[in-house]
Amino acid sequence: MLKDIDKEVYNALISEEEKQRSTIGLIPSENIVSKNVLKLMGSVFTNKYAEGYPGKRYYGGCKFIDEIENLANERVCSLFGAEHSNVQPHSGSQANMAAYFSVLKPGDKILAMNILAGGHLTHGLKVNFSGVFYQAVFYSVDKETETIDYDVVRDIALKERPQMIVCGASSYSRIIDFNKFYHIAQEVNAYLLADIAHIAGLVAANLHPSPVHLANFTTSTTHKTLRGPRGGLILCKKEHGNKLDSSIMPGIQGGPLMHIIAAKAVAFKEAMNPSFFDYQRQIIKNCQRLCEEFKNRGYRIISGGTDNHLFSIDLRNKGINGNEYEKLLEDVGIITNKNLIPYDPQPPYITSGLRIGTPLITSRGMKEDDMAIIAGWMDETLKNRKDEKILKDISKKVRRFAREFPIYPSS
Ligand code: DSN
Repeated sequence: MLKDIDKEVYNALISEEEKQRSTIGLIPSENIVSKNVLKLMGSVFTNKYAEGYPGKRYYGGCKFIDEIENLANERVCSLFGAEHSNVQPHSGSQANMAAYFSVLKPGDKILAMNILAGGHLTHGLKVNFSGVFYQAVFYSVDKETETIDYDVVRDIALKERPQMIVCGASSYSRIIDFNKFYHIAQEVNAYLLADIAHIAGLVAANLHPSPVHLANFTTSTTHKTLRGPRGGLILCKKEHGNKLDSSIMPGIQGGPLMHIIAAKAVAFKEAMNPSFFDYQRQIIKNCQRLCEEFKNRGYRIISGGTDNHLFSIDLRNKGINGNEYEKLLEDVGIITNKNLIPYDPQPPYITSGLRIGTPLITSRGMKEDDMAIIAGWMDETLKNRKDEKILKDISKKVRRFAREFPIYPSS
């Protein structure tokens, strides 16, 4: 028993389980996987080395491993309508790296959304491999509307002539017009990479337009709205398939994590079930309601609202920064994350914003009316931040409420 042979790890595990049960998780990139996905991540598939691809492995004994990887590929291609897939990326970062490596040379130029406006580390940040290997130029969001101005993106693309345009974001609450990105990329003869890590579940459920038939590469993580295990995937046009596969292995990875790939296969199957559409639709309904509840309480929402699973609040008129509010909320059992808002005067570790999302609480079964309760507690926490007694009372209510929505109901 783990409890008897490793008390430290056991205690941390039990504490984490208890924390997840008794808190309200609003980090938009987090979710609660199904029991089957969880089980496969801890399965005997982890014991197997399988460098290579189905039918072409560098190890014996891969019969069942091949079955699993073929299944995962078939399912993800059918889920997203893709011509080719690779399910081996250990993460979204490695998915992006492999996609870049398959068609770009060091020194080539990429045009992507600035991380300061909601982009991602691997979209050309100076201290990330993508900013070291490539010349990165950026588009932002419009200062007034706080949404992407596609005419400005086009102007930058025409001026900079990048080899690749990257679209997709980590903190953007509006529909992304992949069609417009496609036409801009065509006009300047650039490859198009769509990183749908955040919105993959919405795309799979047809609740957000898909870039898969337009972009040369579509990359994603598997653990956000898609509700699979922690990992990555790449979809691409058939013509890029061989290069992409060798960019992953031997390019940047060795043995695939077969226990994770098995869990991905199950998650893709779950995403094909009609109930997955209902789940994704509920994520959006919850998010829009939560957003409205904040608006009604005088909070300024970036871009004025949300079309997807997340939104960001500008806290500047509330006399608190993102870092302080994140900590304050954590103390009462509400887990969020501070986030830069567009043109933020604060540095990334402080921030003027808070990023909020509903995939996790929707997996736990919370509905629109619960959003009003949660927003109420979050607002009360801010208003009474100096009053220990009130904060304690909110914390009790939050924890009691959270337990009403078990993570794994039957356990
Ligand atoms: N770290 C992820 C997020 O929280 O959005 C992006 O990869």
